Amino acid sequence: MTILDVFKSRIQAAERILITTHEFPDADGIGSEISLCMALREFGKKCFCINEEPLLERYQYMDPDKVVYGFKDFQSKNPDFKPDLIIVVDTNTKLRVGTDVCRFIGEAVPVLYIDHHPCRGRDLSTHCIDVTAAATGQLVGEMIEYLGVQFTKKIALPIYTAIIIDTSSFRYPTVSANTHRLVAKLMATGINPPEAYNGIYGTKRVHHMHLLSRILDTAATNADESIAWMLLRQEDISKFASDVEDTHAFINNLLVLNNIKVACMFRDDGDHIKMSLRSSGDYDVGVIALALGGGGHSHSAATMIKRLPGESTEQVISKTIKRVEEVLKSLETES
Ligand SMILES: [Mn+2]
Repeated sequence: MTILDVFKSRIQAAERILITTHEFPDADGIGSEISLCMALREFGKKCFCINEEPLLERYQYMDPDKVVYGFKDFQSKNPDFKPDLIIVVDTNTKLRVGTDVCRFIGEAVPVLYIDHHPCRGRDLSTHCIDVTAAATGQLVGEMIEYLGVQFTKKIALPIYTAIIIDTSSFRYPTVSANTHRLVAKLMATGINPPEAYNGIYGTKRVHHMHLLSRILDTAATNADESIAWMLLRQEDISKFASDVEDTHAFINNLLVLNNIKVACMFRDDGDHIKMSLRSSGDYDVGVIALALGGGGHSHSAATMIKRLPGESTEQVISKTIKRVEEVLKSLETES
């Protein structure tokens, strides 16, 4: 019995299905839940997406049927809805779905995860967790096909967008022939690539450019230029009134550097410095993030670094880059 068989039989046995994703969801979490929800409705199920917060306005074009609710809004409109199956997408722990949704999930209802993040201790014969998948959207797309639900443009666009986002437009090593085979089927519904791309990326205002210029200005490298980094200062985020979510792609600018192996972006959050990592392809930044107390994929990972009393942001960065150099060196001697 494959994992797709397991999911199909669990879905067939359920009547009322709740889908959710992680807090502060990205387009993979959102796109995956919306497509899956529309497909499960086609499959004859009563199904809703309930997130900790309402869907941000800039994602609403992906949800023409308005299947996504913020927790409070959903509860006031559907006080009696009791799911008999919960599907969590793009994370594999209840802890990341948010406090309200987590409490709502409770203990009595079975929970299934569809995800592509590394995880420990989950039974892979029950949950659909595949770290080799380019996006959760890819796994959801394969599942929709397996359920025998026809892709329509409406169902296809959110997962197409999920795959664009999680592969930074098809540039990561997780992009496979299967990714492209699925994308071909999604495109056959009439998706227009420039329209889909601009829907998710082409929404910025000019202040976004000003913030980008500030952060590009901070770019620096170590001596052999194998590690490059940038710093996003809190005062710049607030000055240019940007959503933190809008800054996620900034780090990709470093990947065009000639000798780059690891790109890092630091975000000054006060007590903590958030550090994002991207790999140019040959080195596993998930391992580096793990060594620094975080985690993630081989091509994209993150961690939080606690600032010690009296430590400046520059000191935190230089100390952390030294650590990245050490881990990188140990990875190189291993391979
Ligand atoms: Mn994802």
